[in-house]
Amino acid sequence: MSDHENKLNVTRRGLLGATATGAVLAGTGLGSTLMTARQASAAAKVNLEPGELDEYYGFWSSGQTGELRIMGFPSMRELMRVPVFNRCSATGWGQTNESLKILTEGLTEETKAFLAKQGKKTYDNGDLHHPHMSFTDGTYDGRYLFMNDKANTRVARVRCDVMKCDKIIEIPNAHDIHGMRPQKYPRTGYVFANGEHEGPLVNDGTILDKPEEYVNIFTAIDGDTMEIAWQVIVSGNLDNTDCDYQGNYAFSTSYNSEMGMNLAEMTENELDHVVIFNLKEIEAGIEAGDYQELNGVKVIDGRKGQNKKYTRYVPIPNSPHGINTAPDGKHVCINGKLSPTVSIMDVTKLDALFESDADPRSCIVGEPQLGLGPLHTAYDGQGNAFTTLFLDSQVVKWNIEKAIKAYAGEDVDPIISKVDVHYQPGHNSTSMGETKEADGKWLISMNKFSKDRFINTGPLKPENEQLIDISTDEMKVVHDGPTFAEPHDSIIVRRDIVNPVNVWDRNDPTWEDARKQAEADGVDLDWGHEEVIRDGNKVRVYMSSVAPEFSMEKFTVKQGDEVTLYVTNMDDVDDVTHGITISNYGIAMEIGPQATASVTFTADRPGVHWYYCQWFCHALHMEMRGRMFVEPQGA
Ligand code: CUK
Ligand code: CUA
Repeated sequence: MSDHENKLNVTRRGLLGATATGAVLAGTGLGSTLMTARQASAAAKVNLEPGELDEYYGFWSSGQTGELRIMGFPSMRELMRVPVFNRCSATGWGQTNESLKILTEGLTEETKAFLAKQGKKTYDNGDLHHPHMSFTDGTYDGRYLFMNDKANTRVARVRCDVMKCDKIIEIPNAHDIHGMRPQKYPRTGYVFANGEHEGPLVNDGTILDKPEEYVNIFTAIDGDTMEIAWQVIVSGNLDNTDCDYQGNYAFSTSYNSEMGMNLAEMTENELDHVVIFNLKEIEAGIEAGDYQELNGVKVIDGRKGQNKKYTRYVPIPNSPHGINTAPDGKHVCINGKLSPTVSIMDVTKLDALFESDADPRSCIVGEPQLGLGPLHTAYDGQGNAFTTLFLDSQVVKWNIEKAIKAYAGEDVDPIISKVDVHYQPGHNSTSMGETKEADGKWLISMNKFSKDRFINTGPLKPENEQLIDISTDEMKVVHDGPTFAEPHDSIIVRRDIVNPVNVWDRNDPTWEDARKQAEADGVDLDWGHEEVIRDGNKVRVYMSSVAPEFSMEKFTVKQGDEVTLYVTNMDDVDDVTHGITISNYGIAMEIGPQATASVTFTADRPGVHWYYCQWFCHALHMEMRGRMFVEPQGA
């Protein structure tokens, strides 16, 4: 058992007395109730017949795998993997010139220099926790997906028209981006990103073991340009973040208000906090020049005691984790993690915090005790909330209004029901649940452990994502979905909102550099081209592909040449993707219909090397191959 689990278990014992209600309810075994007819029909919808289409897209993170995954929902069929922070063998992501441009252009000069010394152009790993779609007027608009990289302090964007990553930026000054959300209103707009881990503001080695000089940084990114709009220095660390439906405030949880450097110190206080960011005041502060410029970014000081109107700190029990704005546009749930409570914040009371010296807790209008280890909350759009209980291995359904009444002294129980999940849930998501169009049909519980739920895969087990029908008060688990490391978070989006194309546009900006180079070389990329252009020891090879042939059956280069290979897929048929793999050169890339892709390598290995199409495209796909001749040096 890790120290972390140990600590949580100790805490659980300590809390048991305080959560008698939760403990009693936990034992009622609601999960074993017989399936109702309504639920039987829901289950039938899950098991789609061959050829039937899903009602929703699921966009799944993959944690330390570093990619985005696209699911059919509710069937839970994995449809696609979109490489983002990882290196992908199938698509050539991290190897093609087009992907390397995206992976490198947003890095700081300092990072590029550091990586060059490691013999790398970019990082090979990432830790993708939070995928969220761009919003317009409080609901998803189908333009972009944004996601964070906790491992290497980056934020990425995926275009929803082609479902490929088009931008990755490193966030300067911050350390290790965790919580991340797009602005909901009027549109995205800003993408808010939390630096989770503490460090010196200028992290050049001058300050090392002096935690009293460490800070954390909140960042607002312009989601259209993917440039940093501004940053705010805060007190305490930053974990998860969300924002309101009015476009006025963003808010982040802090589990380490102590600024502790070890477990005991980080969990010392009974109360940590949520930081409220006043967007209008911050914009005005930037306008008025009340910032310092650091690594090209305007940084505002929003620490406690600054007495300015940029931030407020609302005390919250105890090491709060997830923060989720309800579709009612008014309430925000802050999940207590080490406290059995969820704190309900009313955004209509936030103006008062900034206008007067009101008690910061005056925006808290409810604090129901729900069970042990509340981590994240999702919504059905009908006034109910669904909170994961990590330690209890349950999801609890509860009513927001009743919780507010109970807090005001009325004798009402906000808890509606609990369901056992298997095991230890982190995030949960409801269909359209983080938008004002939450539809109350489905809940996914993303569980960290699967233990005995599947046949054994050895010491490393899959996680388990459970599909729960929430159309009635009694929640019913209707499907187990094993999954590889480690989907933290997901969104479930109505399929009419997402409309990707089938074939690339020849003028897509993705291969703009290839287009320019071809023009300079007098090659028409839009026509079946086959050219070898020599430029000193640089050789550019242009070929096209139409199933089942490459336009060149062979080409010749010299040992030591720096070869750039451009391949255009001239097929304009749905689903006819080609690829090119060069044997024993470690080269492989995907070329979608009407796309151009390129890769650069040094032809250091003389001899005959076959290149072949690795994407099954035709009855004669095996024959879709050709030879690269590499003449030995001095020949
Ligand atoms: S965090 Cu993983 S369970 Cu990164 Cu959203 Cu809460
Ligand atoms: Cu082209 Cu296989």
